[in-house]
Amino acid sequence: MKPVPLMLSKPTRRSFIAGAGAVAISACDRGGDRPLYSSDTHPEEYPTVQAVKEMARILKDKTGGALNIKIFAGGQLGSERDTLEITTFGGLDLNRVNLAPLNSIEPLTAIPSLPFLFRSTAHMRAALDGEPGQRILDSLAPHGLIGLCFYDSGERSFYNTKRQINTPDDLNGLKIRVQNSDLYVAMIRALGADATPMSLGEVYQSLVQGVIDGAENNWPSYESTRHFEPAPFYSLTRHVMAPEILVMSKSRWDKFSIQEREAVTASARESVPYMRALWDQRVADARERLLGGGVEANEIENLQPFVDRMRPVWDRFIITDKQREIVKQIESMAQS
Ligand code: GTR
Repeated sequence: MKPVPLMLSKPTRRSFIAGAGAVAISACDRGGDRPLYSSDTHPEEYPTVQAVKEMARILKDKTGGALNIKIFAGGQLGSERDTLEITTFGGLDLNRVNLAPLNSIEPLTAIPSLPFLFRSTAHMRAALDGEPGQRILDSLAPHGLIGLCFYDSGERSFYNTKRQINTPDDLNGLKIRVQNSDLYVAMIRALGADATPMSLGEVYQSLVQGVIDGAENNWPSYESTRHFEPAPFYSLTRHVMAPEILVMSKSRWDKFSIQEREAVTASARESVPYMRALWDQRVADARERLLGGGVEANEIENLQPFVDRMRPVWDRFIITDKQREIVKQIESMAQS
């Protein structure tokens, strides 16, 4: 898989700059408190936004108020794919995204996005807190990004407007929205469904209008986006546990002193346990509210056919020795 540069269409770039007019993204306009501008597609109260807020609090404390973070939540600054490009060229300092839009930029990010790689939440956390995670974070620097930390994103499962899914054949012919990632497209095709990449903000309308039949996500996103309204069938395939990632623009990072870099790295790390506690609670709450609110969720009796159908995706996206080595490292970890 060749890393391809992300292209931002002209209207998107213009609307970003227009929309951010008051935000004054250029470095020379920044005040004495030197805010770091951060983007998130999720609303204010979502655990990822709250985690970066916690990081901001810690960072302010560590630097005596010199480094502040200003968060633009709710996708105000654009989709993950577009804001990532802006971050790589230094127009945005921090960005909390899923790993999916990074898959086309850095092949190592495909690893935690592999279907059925992690055996449990404990396994996923141990891998990302350990050497495999660090190697993936470090791989982003040549692409203009500093990987600061991973946040949980739980398990993604399928939901749709039509029916319960129990076997891969139940997905046959359904149009399923995926994130902008070839790996996700391949996963959906492997199951016999049609993959439609689109940004998160377009999904609700597309479900309502029948442009797509379904999508896949974790309980909290399924709830916060209100996708459950048009698509009430939620089938627990739990096929991917790809985490969220917080990245910083390398061009901003390079202007920091060693002490400032240490403060940024440490504050990001220290926000992770806070995020995980919020996350676990949020998953439980979202699940309970949705089940009580008419969502028809079903467990899958036999996941093996999904595992088998999606397995060739590993061979297609894990092609370098370095990738294979990290996959092995993750698989050989003790957590069950
Ligand atoms: C969510 C994730 C977002 C985004 C979204 C999507 O679970 O937190 O960063 O990736 O899924 O499907 O676009």
